[in-house]
Amino acid sequence: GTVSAEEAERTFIAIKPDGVQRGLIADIIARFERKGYKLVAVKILVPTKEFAGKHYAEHEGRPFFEGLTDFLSSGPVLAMVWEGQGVVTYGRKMIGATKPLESAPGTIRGDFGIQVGRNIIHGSDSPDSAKKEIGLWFTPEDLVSYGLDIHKWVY
Ligand code: RTP
Ligand code: MG
Repeated sequence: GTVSAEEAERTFIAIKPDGVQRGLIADIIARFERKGYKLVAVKILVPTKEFAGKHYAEHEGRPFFEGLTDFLSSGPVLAMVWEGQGVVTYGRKMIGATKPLESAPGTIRGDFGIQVGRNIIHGSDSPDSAKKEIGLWFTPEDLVSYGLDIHKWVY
């Protein structure tokens, strides 16, 4: 029941413009929620292209960078921080492989996507990326600290 250091692990998850436009917000949130993870920050916004470039800075110079940052800034993005044990790694498992046709059925990209440039959702790929991305998209005051009644049944 008590929140340990591991339980406070956090990741940054963003539903990309295709996921928002296709009405997948509720389904995606439900998956993380039912797994036992806790939503500690959320907002919807249309990122600028410059901001999209900051988010995907590691890919600057790659052939898909322009298209990727154009796409991320093309419409509303649902930005979230999820918390719980193993949420960085397991969140990526729930999301599935980068290319939706290589993502397993049952994953978000596997269930909903076809094309790599329209792969619905982003998730931090390591605790370090998570820290960086949470800091880019949110201020510390945006993160809400609270307990969940389900936690004594999950942990
Ligand atoms: P993400 O960062 O969005 O969670 O995706 P990821 O870790 O699975 O994949 P990553 O290698 O970080 O690539 C970031 C995004 O760039 C687009 N991409 N396009 N055309 C291509 O070959 C290609 N490769 C990557 C995808 O939208 C990918 O999610
Ligand atoms: Mg990535």
